[in-house]
Amino acid sequence: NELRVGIVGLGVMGSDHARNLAAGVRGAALVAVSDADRPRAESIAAELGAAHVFDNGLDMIGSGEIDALIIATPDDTHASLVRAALGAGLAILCEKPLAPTAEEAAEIVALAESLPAHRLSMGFMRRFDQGYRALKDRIDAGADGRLLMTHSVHRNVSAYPGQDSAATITNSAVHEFDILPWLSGSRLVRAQWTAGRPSSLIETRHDPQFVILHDESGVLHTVQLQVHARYGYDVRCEVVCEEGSAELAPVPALVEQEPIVTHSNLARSTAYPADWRPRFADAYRRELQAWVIASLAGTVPAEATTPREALESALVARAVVQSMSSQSAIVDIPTVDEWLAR
Ligand code: ISE
Repeated sequence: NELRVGIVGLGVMGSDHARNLAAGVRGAALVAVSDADRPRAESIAAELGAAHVFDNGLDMIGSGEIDALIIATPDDTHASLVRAALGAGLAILCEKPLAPTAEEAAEIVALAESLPAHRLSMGFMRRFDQGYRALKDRIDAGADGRLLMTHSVHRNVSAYPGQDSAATITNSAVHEFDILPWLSGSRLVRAQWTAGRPSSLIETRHDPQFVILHDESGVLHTVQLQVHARYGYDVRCEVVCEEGSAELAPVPALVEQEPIVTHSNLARSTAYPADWRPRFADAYRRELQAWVIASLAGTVPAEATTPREALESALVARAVVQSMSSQSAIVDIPTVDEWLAR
């Protein structure tokens, strides 16, 4: 009884999921792939033994060849593929974000919630990362007293070409908008965007950017984003409590990439990953395994971000982009119910 999985979109993430499915996950078989670049899809199908190559996601969804679909296409195509896959009754793992706009994300949530049952689960992998989970456990246990503040840093080596300043928020910061309320157990209610001197190395967007958030319980969250930071992929999070603080440890996954620390030329050095795949490799495997097990049981993983929560993070992103385009105004974030009833 194996889950027959199809993947649409074989870019950085889609091909990573494909290899994880083929190698690191039990209970599923990769049976179909599709990519705008057909030769690329054919070569990955041949490499991993997927029987079917489709010209597009909709053909795959309608084919009857798959039980479950992973969506890893560009952000603005997620919503239409999710809609079709919900219609076909498939189990779905949709890469973040659900949609770049809160309007589209809301349409999907309304559709999913109108069905007797849906199996739509979101690929916000940080919830499966051992570091973030340990931070949450420590906060929940009250080991250092009450949570007061969090400070996050999110840096990429190089910005995706052809995107603007808002994409830093909807495509990158959306991870923090997912994980911070999950950590604190409280909804984000207010957002403010600001920035200082921009890097001269990237002209298509403001980089770095800074976001200040408040949650309903009064916790203050700061997020530094720099998507063209050049030196390495670097994600940090510190939680500050009344009697102590805790932060993510330096990345264990890197041991595979560079297993030693060097001391040479008056310097000590370790490697940085070039992107998120090595940093979150373990989280991606856990996310996929949990999704396969849940899909076989006709449900969704309890740990994963729900469509409603994905809409919540889209609403935070929307407020931050509004702040960006209105001289750093402080913007109130609506609840999902307020937004759905608008
Ligand atoms: C990318 O799409 C991801 O999801 C990565 O985790 C994030 O660090 C990066 O900024 C995004 O562009």
